[in-house]
Amino acid sequence: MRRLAILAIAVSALSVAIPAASASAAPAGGFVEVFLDANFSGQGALIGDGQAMPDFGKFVGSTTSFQDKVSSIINESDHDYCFFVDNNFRGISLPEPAHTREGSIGAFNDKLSSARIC
Ligand SMILES: [Ca+2]
Repeated sequence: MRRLAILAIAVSALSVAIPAASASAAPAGGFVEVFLDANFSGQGALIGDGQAMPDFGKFVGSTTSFQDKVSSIINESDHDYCFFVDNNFRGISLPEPAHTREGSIGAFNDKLSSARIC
């Protein structure tokens, strides 16, 4: 019983340590996903909630490069994300607010190369 109580304290300390986007932030567990084709079709690749992805050519666990190939985006995270035309968050960027999705990204189609919170 004592061991359970200690575990519960450790878990609550962990959740406090995670920075919240705002006072009203929903629980963690969101995601960002980019797709090779429009309307969330074709192969997808995930970016963890709050994480940055400096090189779309190197998604962990994917043998497919997403460099200059992304055509639609889901931001189902609590953070506003920016998608850049160059690696390492350089060049012009496409903003994607928290909890939005773009089935078509217009002039940015097949041009994006990195993403992070903005
Ligand atoms: Ca594409």
